[in-house]
Amino acid sequence: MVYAATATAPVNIACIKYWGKRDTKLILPTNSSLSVTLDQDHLRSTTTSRADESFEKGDRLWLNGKEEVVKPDGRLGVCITELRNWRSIEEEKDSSLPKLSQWPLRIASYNNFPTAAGLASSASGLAALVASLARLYQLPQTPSQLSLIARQGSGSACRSLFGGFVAWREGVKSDGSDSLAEEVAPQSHWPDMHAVICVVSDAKKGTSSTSGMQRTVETSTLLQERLRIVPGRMEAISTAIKEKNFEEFASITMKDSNSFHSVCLDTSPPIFYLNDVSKSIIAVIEELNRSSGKIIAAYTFDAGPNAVIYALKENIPKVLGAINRFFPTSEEPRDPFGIAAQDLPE
Ligand code: 2P0
Repeated sequence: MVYAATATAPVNIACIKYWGKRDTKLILPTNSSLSVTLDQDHLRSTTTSRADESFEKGDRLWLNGKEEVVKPDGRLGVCITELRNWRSIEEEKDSSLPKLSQWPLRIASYNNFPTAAGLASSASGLAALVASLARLYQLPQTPSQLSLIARQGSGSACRSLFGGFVAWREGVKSDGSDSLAEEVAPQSHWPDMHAVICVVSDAKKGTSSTSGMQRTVETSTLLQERLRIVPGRMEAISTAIKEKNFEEFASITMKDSNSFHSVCLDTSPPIFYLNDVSKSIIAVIEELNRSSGKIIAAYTFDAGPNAVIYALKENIPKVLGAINRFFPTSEEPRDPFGIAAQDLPE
């Protein structure tokens, strides 16, 4: 009998950004955040986990074919231990279950996009790891309960356990038991929402999110102002999503991206994630919205120069047209929905 399970998890792109921890060990954030999970067919991690009595002692993990060390008290080790503990509880309840919790693991994970280029690879990677182990161990926990574990692997990973529109509630408890992800609305609620990803650079980023955000917590006074504003934005964007109010959704998304990059600049030494191409994309989208007489597209940038542009399906041709006009490439940009720029009207 082979005990193995595979799971995939897509990338999520935050509209309200997570940036700062109040507890670095448990990964408890300084503010709640909200993201859109991209659909399974595009940017995703796929993880296969196998438990076998005959494996040599110790867990081993490969990321894109390269072995990573699993330290028992490191982030991966903590996730594996917690899920094993949940499995052993099930094994105690039902003695007929094979004792998978006692067997070594072999885990292989692949991303179908560049790792650590500001495209949230840790989020999908850790979420796929947690989902594959939960499946291997046949755990009864809900996705929100599993998000408590994924969060300890990488904060933003807790949001990738759900599709659609997802909130990560910061929680108030010091043990982190209420700092979890919840669905705000499924993807099917607003299927016309699309994301265009503009890969400005696929180089590994200069300042990691983990170290960058702690530097911000330690040195930025502007962060305190941001923390005052975010709760209202969480409420307002959740309402915009429920009411499918794109202009409101887009306006909050752009404001929060700019607020996040402002606190990065207010950090000592300052952190620059946007480059000149990123800033030009902001200008192009601002101009597209101005000339359209209403907001039809929203840019957002994570810890890197790549842009994600949210737009409703009907406006994707306009967005691709504008991007293509200002940033011509030999390869035609494609949106995840599959509309090619060459199909667009002039
Ligand atoms: C987000 N980012 O909400 C924000 C926006 C980057 C910019 O979550 O230390 O890789 O593993 O918890 O999750 C990146 O932070 O950091 C991130 P850790 P993570 O998507």
